[in-house]
Amino acid sequence: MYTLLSGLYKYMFQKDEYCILILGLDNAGKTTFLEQSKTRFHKNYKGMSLSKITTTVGLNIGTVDVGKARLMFWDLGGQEELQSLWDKYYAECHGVIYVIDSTDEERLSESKRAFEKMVTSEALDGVPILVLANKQDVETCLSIPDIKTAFSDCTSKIGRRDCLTQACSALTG
Ligand code: G3D
Repeated sequence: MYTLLSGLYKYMFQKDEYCILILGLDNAGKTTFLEQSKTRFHKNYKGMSLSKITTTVGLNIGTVDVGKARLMFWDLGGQEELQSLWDKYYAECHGVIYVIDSTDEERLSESKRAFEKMVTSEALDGVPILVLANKQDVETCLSIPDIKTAFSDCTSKIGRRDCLTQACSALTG
């Protein structure tokens, strides 16, 4: 009887867990995005002030429940020397959020190279990708078409997986 009831309880209330990696160069706004998401999806979450967030060195983790899904976010440091650690997390991952700083034209090609390396990794084959063109609150930022043009070499490497590019401002939500 206990087994039956606990099975029923699990069936009704247990959430499916998904691991989502948040990748992108340092300063792209990954941690700000994670904190903004936690603030929006957790009723009582009182995180750090978004304007006090500094660049990720290492790893930030956050969990957000959306309906019957529990999303576990892993925000990895984006500095060049930390990018070599990204692939250690690929095997566990169900989706990638790739954050681009739309105000940093100078580092756009660096971001494209990191994206290209990530997208061609065998361990991520078929894993859906959400590309966030962040910092769209800044008037002089690059638009989505500008960013798509800069990343156009990568299109064929994305393959048939789901991939969506979305403008956003992690800071303002
Ligand atoms: P990272 O985790 O990718 O390294 P952070 O990036 O989240 O630490 O953000 C880096 C800087 O970008 C922070 O500013 C942060 O406030 C800013 N930022 C993040 N998202 C946005 C956004 O949507 N719009 C604007 N205008 N700024 C954003 P500082 O000044 O602390 O370095």
